[in-house]
Amino acid sequence: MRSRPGEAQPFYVTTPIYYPNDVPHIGHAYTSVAADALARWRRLWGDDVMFLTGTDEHGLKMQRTAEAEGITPQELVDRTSPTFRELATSLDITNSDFIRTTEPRHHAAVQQFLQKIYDNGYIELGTYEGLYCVSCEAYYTEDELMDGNCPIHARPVERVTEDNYFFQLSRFEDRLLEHYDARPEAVQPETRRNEVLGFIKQGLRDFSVSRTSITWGVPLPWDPKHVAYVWADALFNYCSAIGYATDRERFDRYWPVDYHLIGKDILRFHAVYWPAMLFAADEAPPKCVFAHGWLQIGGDKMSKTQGNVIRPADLIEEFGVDGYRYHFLADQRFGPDGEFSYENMLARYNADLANNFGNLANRVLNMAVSYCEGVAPEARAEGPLVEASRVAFDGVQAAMEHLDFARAFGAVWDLIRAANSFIEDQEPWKLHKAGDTAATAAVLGDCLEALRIVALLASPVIPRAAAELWTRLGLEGGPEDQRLPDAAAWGLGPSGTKLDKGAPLFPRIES
Ligand code: ME8
Repeated sequence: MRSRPGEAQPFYVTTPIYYPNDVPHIGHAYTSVAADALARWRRLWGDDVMFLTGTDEHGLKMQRTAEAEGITPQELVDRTSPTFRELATSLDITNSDFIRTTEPRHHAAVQQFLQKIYDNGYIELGTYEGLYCVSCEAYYTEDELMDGNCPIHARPVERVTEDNYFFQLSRFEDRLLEHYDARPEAVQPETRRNEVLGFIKQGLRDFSVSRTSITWGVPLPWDPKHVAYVWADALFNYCSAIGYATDRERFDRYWPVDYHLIGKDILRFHAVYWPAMLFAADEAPPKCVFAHGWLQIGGDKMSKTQGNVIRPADLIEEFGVDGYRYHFLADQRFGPDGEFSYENMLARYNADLANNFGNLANRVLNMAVSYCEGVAPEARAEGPLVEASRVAFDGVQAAMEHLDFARAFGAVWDLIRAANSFIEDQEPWKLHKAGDTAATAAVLGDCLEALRIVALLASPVIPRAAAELWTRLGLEGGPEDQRLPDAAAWGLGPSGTKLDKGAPLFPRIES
């Protein structure tokens, strides 16, 4: 059951659940920060947001990593999963839940789900012989390999022969094509949709959903000698966390998911296997799978397997949480591949946050504190910043519909630039010197109100600075307590509030 009239609209967004076979890097943080900005944005609209992230703890990769360390897989994941939880906390990620696939609630859901697909006649026993990449936890055909290696990890694959249960993916070709035809928005961006359609049209092959060669996984309820294949287990996390096995009413409230945010490396699993398995279990497919590109370093995908990872903690220490979030959201297009460059991050931090944004806030607050006795003058009902604020709000809204965080932030930036040039034009310091109190107050009142709108619209990306600015403007609560669209209307404050100039919001970094 979705919402009733007048009730908050449910909105469900997920990140992939990450393999905790090593500590997290900026690639993992990338998807989580994006999902967080989206979750915060939807909360501003009053939605009842369910935001899920977590760790994917079964499979051969985890078992082998544990063996290499001489510990059990359970010991390994109990040690490493918390580092992913800590990563989320360190980036102010507001996830509602954190699921681990080793939890009983997940086991129960996987078993119930697979049993349903089995009972519906879409799983049968067979023998598999194929080429397996342990890093991907996926099979490849000869022609998918690059120079005989896995096309993603550039590492050798293994020949594997096993008795497996197979999911009859081949029976879902038409259903998937019909689904994507009826819902073009269900895979984004467009290039990824075309990739998915191309893959389905080539013809789908059944895939194995169980293993007998390992024991580290969820046993199949009808044949416990087999454990669920790690992907058949992992994908269900999205359902287990919202009560698939325990609370059908809650499940029906949030399912189908609004957005699965993923990297393009796991597109097929999410946009082909997953909806087909959901169809087979009589459940609805995701409303949208959005696959972003890779963060690269020197043209290579950054990954644990490639050994070229950058730790988020180092960058957070230098740039702060907001500086970090700003770079990965506003400085990189969400969709295409992006190259990480420290120099670029530093340059944009100083130019955009320290200079443009920080200066506007500091100048306006400083002048208002000294020229207006620390009390915010009222914004005028009309003036150049009224239209600029409206355009900024419309721009953010339109861009967020397409998860275009960079364009959304660009729209906020236009408002900041408009306010900065308004100050240059009006020269309130001269007005003040000339004793024109009314004109000084008018200009600063407009700028303070523009700053309130900037704080509101920027809050999903730079929540700390936005909240700090809100407080300095003397406003009650924080940006996250506001409700759109009303809160974006011009003239709601901070008239008559006590201002606080404070220290620079984004001190320049010289390194
Ligand atoms: O694939 N650039 O886990 P994983 C951008 N457990 N994003 C990146 C990235 C990079 N260089 N590296 C990682 C798995 N990511 C499975 C998922 S879901 C049911 C199971 C991000 O630890 C991106 O979101 O390999 C990618 O899809 C995910 O981390 C893969 O994380």
